[in-house]
Amino acid sequence: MKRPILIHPDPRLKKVCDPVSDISDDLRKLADDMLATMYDAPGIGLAAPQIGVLDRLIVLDCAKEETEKPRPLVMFNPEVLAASEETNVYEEGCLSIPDQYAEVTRPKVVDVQWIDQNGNLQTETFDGLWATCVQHEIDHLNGKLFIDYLKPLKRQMITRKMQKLKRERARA
Ligand code: K2U
Ligand code: ZN
Repeated sequence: MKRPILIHPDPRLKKVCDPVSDISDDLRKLADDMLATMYDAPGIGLAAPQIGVLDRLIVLDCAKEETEKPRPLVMFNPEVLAASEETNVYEEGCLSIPDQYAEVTRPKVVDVQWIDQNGNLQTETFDGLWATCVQHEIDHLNGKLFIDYLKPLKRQMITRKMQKLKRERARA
């Protein structure tokens, strides 16, 4: 079922998450809840710390609904094995930093290895939006947000807007 998404600033979003040791039914259920939460947002990725779980688990589905069929991916302990020199710039957002967007430069192509929900080791090369998204999600597992790539003044502006949003939500 859908889980509440933590909003920046929140100390749990800055933590380095713990590797998953065994793929339990509870973790598989958590992954399903994360996919439901992601699709509902809507988003194309979600990391466990965004719903307050400090484990190394991310979900993503960057398939463009109009042209491709959905391709939900569940990744335990995802790692970037290699990244291209060539970079891409994408205007990123984040479900934990609603309605704020900024350009982030990242490697264009990445080789990612992970354990899937059946406990099998997977390795795949991602490019385009999939590459941007999987790097954005793995950053979350290391306590890094897309605003950490911005100049300090811009980052502070966004953080202040989120603090105001959280005050307003608390009053509602
Ligand atoms: O981690 C998250 O907060 C989910 C992001 C992932 C993402 C951000 C920037 C670029 C690619 C992926 C959300 O999906 S933000 C919503 C969104 C939707 C479509 C395209 C880009 C961002
Ligand atoms: Zn995010």
